[in-house]
Amino acid sequence: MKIQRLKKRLSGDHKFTGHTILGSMCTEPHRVAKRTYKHFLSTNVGDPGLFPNLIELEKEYISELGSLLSNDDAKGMVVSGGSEANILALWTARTLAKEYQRDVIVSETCHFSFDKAANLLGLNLIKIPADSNHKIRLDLVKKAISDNTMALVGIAGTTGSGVMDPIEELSKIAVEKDIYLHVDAAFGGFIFPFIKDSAPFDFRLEGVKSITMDPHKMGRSVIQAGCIIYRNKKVLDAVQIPVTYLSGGHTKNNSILGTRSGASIAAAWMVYNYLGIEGYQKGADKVMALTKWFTNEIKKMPLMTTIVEPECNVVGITTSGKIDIKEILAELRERGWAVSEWKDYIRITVMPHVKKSYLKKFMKDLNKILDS
Ligand code: 0PR
Repeated sequence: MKIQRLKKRLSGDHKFTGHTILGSMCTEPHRVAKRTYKHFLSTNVGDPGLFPNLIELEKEYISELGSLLSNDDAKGMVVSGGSEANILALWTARTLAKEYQRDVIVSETCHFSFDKAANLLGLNLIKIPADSNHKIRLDLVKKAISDNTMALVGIAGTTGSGVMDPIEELSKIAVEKDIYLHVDAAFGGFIFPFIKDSAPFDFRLEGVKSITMDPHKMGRSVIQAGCIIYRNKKVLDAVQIPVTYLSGGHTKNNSILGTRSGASIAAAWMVYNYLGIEGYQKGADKVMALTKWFTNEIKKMPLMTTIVEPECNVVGITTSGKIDIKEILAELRERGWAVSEWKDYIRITVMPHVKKSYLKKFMKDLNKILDS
């Protein structure tokens, strides 16, 4: 079958290079990541003995991210995405906990990967209501803690509104009560370090044992790529399955997947080192300036408002009047907009592929819908 035929068959799908995707947490990968990925399609770090140099590259990348997260002892892995990283983190926490400790305390705003993790690992997920700023309520966290608590989870960049839970306070609680604290920075990990005056969420906080951060979201790399970063080797090694028969020799596997893409590692390493801290800073400044502009424009619209003040490049928009946001959403979808639907608002993610012209076009349509 000719590639042109296949391209034609798939041509109706949305593209990041088009103007319609305003509700995704992924983006068009950086050209350097795409180019690199192609060169290493057949590499599999699931058999590490065959690819010792790629394993070294992965260690170097994790170490670089560890430095970004203020921890020179950090260890971890490039995994398939945020879901796998969160499942791994809770598996690790379970391995380190006492047998009867199965409660995980997390905000009701958590990503559905925590429901999956709880289901798979036989955990009891205690979802704590969020306050009016969409952040976990600490008074209720304190009440929920018991002898059965296995882990606390803080979110740096919630899926719904991009805000950060009070992780500094969660860390204090985790240290005081000796509980594993995992931070889900799948989205925020590559943006909050570059936003001035953001609250700390990383290993500077003593209680933080692991962090999820995704190269395939704000990390500018290809799909699939997430990262699980542990505080140190001891936490990394909590989960390990010995494998004796591989052609590269004996190994200890600490991931969920067996076969694991080396191309994802190479692409993520390459784009991180190509852009450098300066490049990520520039990218963050750009999306944050656009986020600020968009937020102000939305607030200027008589019938629209934002749900909270954006803390990163995620903006929740809703109607301030009597108009039903669901009706607006349906009309936006009819006009081809790919936005994200929440209970009473629409989530816009100002990803690197989003241009001011797209947002202007979007608001023009929004105005037309509001006027009709
Ligand atoms: N943690 C947080 C805070 C997330 O927002 C997400 C996904 C995950 C974990 C899980 O990450 P993976 O999807 O990599 O396993 N957040 C997005 C969401 O569900 C994922 C997404 C990406 C959705 C692109 C749509 C899309 O077009 O909204």
